[in-house]
Amino acid sequence: MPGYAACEPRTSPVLTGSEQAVKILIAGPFSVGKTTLVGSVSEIKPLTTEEVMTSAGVGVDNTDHLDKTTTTVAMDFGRVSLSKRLVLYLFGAPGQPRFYPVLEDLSRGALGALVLADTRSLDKTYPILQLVEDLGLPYIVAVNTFDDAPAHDPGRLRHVMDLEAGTPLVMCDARDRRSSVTALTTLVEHLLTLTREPAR
Ligand SMILES: Nc1nc2c(ncn2[C@@H]2O[C@H](COP(=O)(O)OP(=O)(O)O)[C@@H](O)[C@H]2O)c(=O)[nH]1
Ligand SMILES: [Mg+2]
Repeated sequence: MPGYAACEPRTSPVLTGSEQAVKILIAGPFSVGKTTLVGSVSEIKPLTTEEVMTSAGVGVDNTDHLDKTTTTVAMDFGRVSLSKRLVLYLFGAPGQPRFYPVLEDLSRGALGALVLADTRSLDKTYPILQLVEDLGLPYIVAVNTFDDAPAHDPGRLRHVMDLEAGTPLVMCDARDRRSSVTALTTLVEHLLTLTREPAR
C-alpha cells in the first residue's frame, strides 16, 4: 500500500469520522511471538492477559526452547495506525488448542488474520491455519525469525504449510516495530487485493 510504511503512528486515542477501524486477529501457536508483536507495534499501552504458568502446564505447554514463564490466557489487544485513515485493532488469541474457542470468539468481526509461525515447530501451526481457514478468515503467514530457528527457503515453507499461491508469506521479527508493521501492511494489502478481485 503506497505510503503506509512511511507513515508515523498517531497518538490520538479517538477515531474521527474519516478513519477506518479494522479488526485484525493475531494467531499462531503458543510462544510464537504474538504478545511480543502486539506489544512492539501498539501505540497504546497493550492490554495483555499474561498469567504465570504453573506445574499444571508441564508437558502441555512446550517451553523447550524458551525462557517463558507466562502465557496469554485470554487475549492481547493493541492498536496501530497504518496511515492517517487506517487504524488496526489487533486481537491476539492464545495459541494452545484448549483455547481455540477463545480464538473463534475473537475472530468475530475480524477482516483478516496474521498467523505467526516458528520454523522450530511448524507442526503446531497447521491446526491454527486450518481453524482460521474454517472460520473463513483471509490470512497471511509471518514467520517470526528466532535466532536458533532453522532457515528454510520460502518455497519449501509454502509447500510444508500447504499455502495457496495467493497467500502471502513474510519473514518478521516480532520484537521489531518496523518489521511487524511491514507484516501487518502486507496483510492489509492482501485484504485489499481480495476485495478488488472480481466475484466468480
Ligand atoms: N529471539 C527472539 N525471541 C522472541 C521473538 N519474538 C518473541 N520472542 C520471545 O519468545 C517468547 C515468547 O513470545 P510471546 O510473545 O510471549 O509468545 P506468544 O505465546 O505467541 O504470545 C518471549 O520470551 C519473547 O521475548 C523473536 O523474534 N526473536
Ligand atoms: Mg501470548
